[in-house]
This record gives sequence, C-alpha cells and structure tokens, in this order.
Amino acid sequence: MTDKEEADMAGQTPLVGIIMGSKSDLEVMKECAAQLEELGVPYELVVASAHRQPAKVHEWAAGAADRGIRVIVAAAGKAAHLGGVVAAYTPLPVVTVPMKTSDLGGLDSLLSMVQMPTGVPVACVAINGAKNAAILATQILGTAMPEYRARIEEYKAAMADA
Ligand code: RP5
Repeated sequence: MTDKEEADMAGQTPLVGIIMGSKSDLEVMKECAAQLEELGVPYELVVASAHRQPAKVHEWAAGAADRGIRVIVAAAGKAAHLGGVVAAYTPLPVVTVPMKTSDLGGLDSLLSMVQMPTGVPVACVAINGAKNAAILATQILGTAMPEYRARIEEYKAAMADA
C-alpha cells in the first residue's frame, strides 16, 4: 500500500471488526491486522473477554452491523466462547481464530469454536491462523465489493508467481 492509501484507510469506516479475548492474544492477532492493511481493508480492533467482560462484548457485537462492520474476526483461547457469543448477538458472519494455548496446544480453543450448535455457525481457521482469518474476511467482503475481490485476485496471482 502507498502512504496515501494508508492515510485514506485511517479515515474510513471499518469493514472488519477484530475482537479478541485478551491482550495476550494481540501478538498473534497483529498478523491479522497487518494482512488486512496489506489488502487495503479498514478494520477496528477491540479486546473484550466473553467471560470477564460480557457486557462489553454484548455492546460491541450488537452494534457492529449498524456501525458499518461487514465481517467479524473473533480470536480467543482455552474455553474459547467469544466467537459464539459474538455470533449470538449479530447477523454478521463471524470468522474465529483459535489461539494456541500452553496446556492443550490450542485444541481446547479449536474445539470450543468449531462445535457450535445448529443455528449459530462460525467459520474457523487454523490454530493461530490470524493471517488466514484476514484473507477469508476479505474474500467475504469481495462477494459484494468488487475492489476487495480484485485485491484477493491480485494476492492469489502474486502467490502463484512466488
Ligand atoms: C481467553 O483466555 C483469551 O482469549 C486468551 O487466549 C486466554 C488467556 O487469557 P489471559 O489469561 O492471558 O488474559 O479468554
């Protein structure tokens, strides 16, 4: 991205909302933010735990669609309920990122995320798959916004050339 594109993006309405359960998730989730920046997608980022700050999660998720957010990326670890709780409060698609954990290696996070009950789906990328979450979110935007479809086509072409 050029400096001008970056400056423009700073003033744009976020299209992707990134939420994570703890500041300790930020190191991994920076990769998601960086990939969105590379693809030119405006985003917002918030730390809010489904267990420790349920009211904050509720307020953020319930208002996301009306703020202009089109896709949510939710990252959490251990008993990772954040993505499912967010999905309960929004009509938007939710892409979840299971965090690698010290006790169970992230399998706990993964299973907590993918085993959602019928009626409340979330998509789920790999353990610590922050970058893929950004790409998938951009692909979802691209179904209705041609400029993001074009960014993904460029990204794939560059990958094939590498
Ligand atoms: C989850 O518990 C967070 O998403 C994080 O991955 C994990 C550990 O959180 P901290 O104890 O590091 O705050 O809620």
